[in-house]
Amino acid sequence: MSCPLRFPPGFLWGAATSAYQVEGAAREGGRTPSIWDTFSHTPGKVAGGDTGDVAVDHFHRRHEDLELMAALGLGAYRFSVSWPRVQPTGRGPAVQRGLDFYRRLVDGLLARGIRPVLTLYHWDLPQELEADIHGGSASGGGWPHRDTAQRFADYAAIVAEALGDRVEWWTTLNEPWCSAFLGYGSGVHAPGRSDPVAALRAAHHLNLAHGLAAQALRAALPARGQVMISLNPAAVRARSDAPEDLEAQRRIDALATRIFTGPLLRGAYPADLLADTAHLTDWSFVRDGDLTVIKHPLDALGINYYTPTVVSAGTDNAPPPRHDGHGASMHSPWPGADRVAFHQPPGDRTAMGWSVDPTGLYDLLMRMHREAPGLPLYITENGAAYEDRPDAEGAVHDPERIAYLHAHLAAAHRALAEGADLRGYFLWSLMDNFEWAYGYGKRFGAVHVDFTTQARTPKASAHWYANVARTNELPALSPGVAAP
Ligand code: GBH
Repeated sequence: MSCPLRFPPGFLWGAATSAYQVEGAAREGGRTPSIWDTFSHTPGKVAGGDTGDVAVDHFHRRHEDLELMAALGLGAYRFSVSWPRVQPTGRGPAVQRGLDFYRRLVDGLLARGIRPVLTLYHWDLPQELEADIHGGSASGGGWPHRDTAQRFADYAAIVAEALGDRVEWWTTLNEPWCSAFLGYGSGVHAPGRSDPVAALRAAHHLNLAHGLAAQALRAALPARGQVMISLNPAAVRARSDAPEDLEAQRRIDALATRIFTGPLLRGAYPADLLADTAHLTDWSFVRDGDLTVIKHPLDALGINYYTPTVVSAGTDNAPPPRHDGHGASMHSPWPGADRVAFHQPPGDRTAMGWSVDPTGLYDLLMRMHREAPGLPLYITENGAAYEDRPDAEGAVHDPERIAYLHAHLAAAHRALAEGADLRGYFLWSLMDNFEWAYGYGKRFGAVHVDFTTQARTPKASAHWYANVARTNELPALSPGVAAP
């Protein structure tokens, strides 16, 4: 690789977090529980019994965290709004104190020249919508229940009216695949249900929620408002070219990616997906007009990428092995894909057990470039967990993370050079935080957080990334940092 690699002028260098993972202050200012509060407080669901009650206390350390972002020279900050903090119970009027927190955060970003990129939903559904105290659906509430999509659009309008004068960039949903298939399929995420039909219904109602919210945002935002969604499309590969392995790849691609890009980009669910799942459901929860709503034109598409997926034909659909021995689920997140086996790809692994494979990122960018010509792309999450420990002087050396970021940015640069309209990159995560079912045991941050004292210390990777952002180019890897 010839180095340094220069990025286009104006390329956006950012970092990302999400509300439940960083804010804490779970019971302050009228905030009510989300499904993640309920789930994390249920014994056995999260490693170590960890919860987001305090998280990294970002709610009280907003100013310090803004200064940290400014010191790193970030061009953008991607954060999410906690739905139950601004609209407790998910219905009715907004709570001013909740909105005030985000208004101050945004003003702090703007004052430092950092572009706010606001996500409306990063998995923290108000618990009362899950329990469905008003909807009266026999199948329960939450995302399998159609009314939740309308509730989300109302919430989107509330936030847009409050912050639309100062936030230009709006993301409706983060990774609806995780909400639908980890939340209602495998049950390793909140609300922890395991019902393949509920998961498919959830996927559709998340798509519908996106479309209805996009309409609400257009109505409430000034003309310059930008509307996007962040997906985690799977870089899925067949283990061989044998027809049955390619068939396994097709099935997983439909359930992971085309179940979202079909309606979003083409206004239709893929015929093969409907056929693959016909023994489970007739999809009658898709009503006339839904697909037109979902196809609402996007201003940009966000792609979150960490690791590829390798499949073959198999006799069981056990989820990929997890290497910390925690959270293995008996239930599959892949409805109907009973004959698919998952394999650990070769190569280096991160602390999550995920293989390091930047080609997967390149492949996804080129695919989206082909499937959605003219649609600007952002990498809204990419990063890695490693077992970082401060040394005797308190410094954190994380050469593996630098190598990971370097390799993925080189892959992104290659896609750019081949025509992909990639506009920016958000490192996951700005700082160590609550890593969902893994609790505080996995560290994705560029900034180290001592979870006892809440002290923040930029890791070597943070300084490295700040230099990339400042120079707008990817330097040669320094000796001693092995390429993955
Ligand atoms: C993102 O989820 C989230 O948006 C973010 O909040 C989170 O902290 C971050 O990534 C790190 O996890 O699960 O073994 O089948 C990413 C979730 C990770 C789900 C990769 C699919 C595939 C490997 N995705 N995973 S496996």
